[in-house]
Amino acid sequence: MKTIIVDETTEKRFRRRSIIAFIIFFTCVGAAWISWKWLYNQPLDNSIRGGIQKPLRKVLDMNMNVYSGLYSTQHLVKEYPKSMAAPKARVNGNVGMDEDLFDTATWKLTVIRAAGDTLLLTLNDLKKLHKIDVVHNFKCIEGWSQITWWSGVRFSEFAEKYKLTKECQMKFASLVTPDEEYYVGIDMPSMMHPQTILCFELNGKPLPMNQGYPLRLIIPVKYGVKNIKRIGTISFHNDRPADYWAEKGYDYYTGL
Ligand SMILES: Nc1nc2c(c(=O)[nH]1)N[C@H]1C(S)=C(S)[C@@H](COP(=O)(O)O)O[C@H]1N2
Ligand SMILES: [Mo]
Repeated sequence: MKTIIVDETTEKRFRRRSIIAFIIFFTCVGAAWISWKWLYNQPLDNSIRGGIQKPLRKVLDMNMNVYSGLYSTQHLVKEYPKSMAAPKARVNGNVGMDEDLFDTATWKLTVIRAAGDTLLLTLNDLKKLHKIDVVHNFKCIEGWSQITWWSGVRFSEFAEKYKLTKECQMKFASLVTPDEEYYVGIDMPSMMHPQTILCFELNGKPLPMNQGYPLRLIIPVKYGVKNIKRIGTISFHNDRPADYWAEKGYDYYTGL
């Protein structure tokens, strides 16, 4: 008799717990669904062309503030001996890299100055500046990384040589491919970092076409996405310039 009573209460308890578990489960699913609906219907953030819902951008910008607060131009990204660099650097991303539409013979780097006038520079102009090597672990947000050896001129030194003082007091630089298909916006402290280079060599040889010939950005404090290949135009802004991947919902800052 006693055992039957115990069995009954156990079964009752089990049933009660199951019901509670189901209620909790469906409440969670419902809450998740409502939250998602809410998020989905939030107005888009217009600070970036294309853009994502405001709350999402807010979280990304909060991350940016934390990271940029920790950022210091004194902090150097780790470098490696050249012997550790991949002899064949991986190729990734071909937006704005159409070779048929690009004339290597007439390419010039266009720098739009604050006053609105433009500087037109050849690769030889850039090569007159002090060349440095950067051998670092190049990181792509897709999850791969590779030690690579790049050479070029420090952006900060380039800016000094061409007297871009006013320009570099602005908050952002915009870099765009000649066909305007790929474009990045970069905060000025990262542009002025001593390892950020206007790069024209990979493994001691001219950049291959698919890796940004004649000139690309190598910016070790950022993920691969910001390392724009084949720079056409550089300009300077106080508002965030257009950024290819930020428009697709990625973090604007993408700092390392
Ligand atoms: N013009 C241009 N630059 C670009 C890209 C691109 O698609 N087009 N992809 C970016 C991404 S996502 C990465 S990881 C690196 C890859 O550089 P690599 O091809 O030299 O490895 O270039 C960046 N720069
Ligand atoms: Mo990437």
